[in-house]
Amino acid sequence: MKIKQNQIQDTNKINLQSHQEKFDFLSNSLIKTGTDVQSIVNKLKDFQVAIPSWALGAGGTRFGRFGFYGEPSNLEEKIDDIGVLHSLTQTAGAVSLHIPWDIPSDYAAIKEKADALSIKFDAVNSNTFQDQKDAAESYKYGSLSNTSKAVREQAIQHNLDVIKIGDKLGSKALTVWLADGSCFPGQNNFQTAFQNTQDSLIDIYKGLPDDWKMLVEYKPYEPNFYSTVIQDWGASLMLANGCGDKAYTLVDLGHHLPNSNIEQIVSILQLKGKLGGFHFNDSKYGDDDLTVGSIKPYALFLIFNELVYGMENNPQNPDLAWMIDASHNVKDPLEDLIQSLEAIQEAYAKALLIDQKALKAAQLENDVVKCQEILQGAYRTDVRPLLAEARLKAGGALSPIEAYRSLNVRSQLITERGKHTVATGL
Ligand code: PSV
Ligand code: MN
Ligand code: MN
Repeated sequence: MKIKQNQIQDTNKINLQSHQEKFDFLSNSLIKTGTDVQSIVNKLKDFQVAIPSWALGAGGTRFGRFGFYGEPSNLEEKIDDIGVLHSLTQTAGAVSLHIPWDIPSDYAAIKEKADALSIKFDAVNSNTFQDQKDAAESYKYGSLSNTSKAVREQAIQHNLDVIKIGDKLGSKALTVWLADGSCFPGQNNFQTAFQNTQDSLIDIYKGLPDDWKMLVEYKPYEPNFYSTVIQDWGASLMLANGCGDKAYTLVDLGHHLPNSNIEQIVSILQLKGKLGGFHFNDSKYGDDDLTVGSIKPYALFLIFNELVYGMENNPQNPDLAWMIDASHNVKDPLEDLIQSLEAIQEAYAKALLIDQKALKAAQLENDVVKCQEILQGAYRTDVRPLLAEARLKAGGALSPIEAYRSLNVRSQLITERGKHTVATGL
């Protein structure tokens, strides 16, 4: 399934005039306040978010999984799905692979397919939270932190293999997320587990090509419910620092205890030049992996405010690896991802609207009310015409969900692939 340019243009025709009116109205009023609308539209056009290879099928919970017809059953089909997302949104120009779920069978062919759809290979993810068939050792009691040297060595070797796979595809980063931890007090020695993890990460780091980064992801709990070895940004940062300059912290929105001030975390990590990657999703309770912006859009905007500030003021921090890390049990996965991409762009656009000079001045005067007015003034602006304009300029759909539905993408996928396909992944 491939969406053609003329199909998108046809669907755009219906909304073109009303888009033009809305865009003109918004850009005229923004220009009057001194906003450089064109530069915002260009930034939105350039902003690309990786789609994880495991988000294209229906997700599940430990209570069950409800399949979604026409799911991709191999990597080729997953890339095709990302091609659909990218052609409609022009924002999904990258894929993040999970190994071993998505080992390419033919590297040249998969690269060619991705190239043809303008999709890059972003960070590769290792998996030491599941036992693989025929593996000599089990990760039941941890991987990089395990008390057994043989288990740690197997997990280290897996990460080195993942780097090799990513290297063949043009990836430049390895993301390490560990499930390691303990379920009960006394089960683990915290210090031994942490030190083993540090030593294992250093061994992996030694195998990292010069132009690669290592991204260390943290998460407070689950699947272990008493302790997690890399539980928070502090643990991640210590481990990254213990490895070297090419190791960074990765922030996943869902990996915080309720009410954590995530915007402050990303801000300080950027100040220290140590924020390497970012996983988008939303949550009400824990690592819910819900559609981005579906629960706490204002929090997302505040996070983007800091990210934008960091991107403009912290040259010591590298470009970030952006990825959606969501999973869905009740929606069409592609529609869900389109909604997430839109929410990300919306928060980014609103953050770009913030008058940074005025904010700084109000902060210096301790004018708390004005500071809030400036932030909320940007947040309350309906920026959707800016997003639509960016998509239009890039050859995408004015309204991606509408186009996805009117082009009957899902039913075509079902016709091509059949009903009862299951995507590899969690
Ligand atoms: C598990 O919590 C998780 O969702 C992490 O966020 C990782 O990024 C992802 O799985 C893939 O390993
Ligand atoms: Mn994640
Ligand atoms: Mn997660």
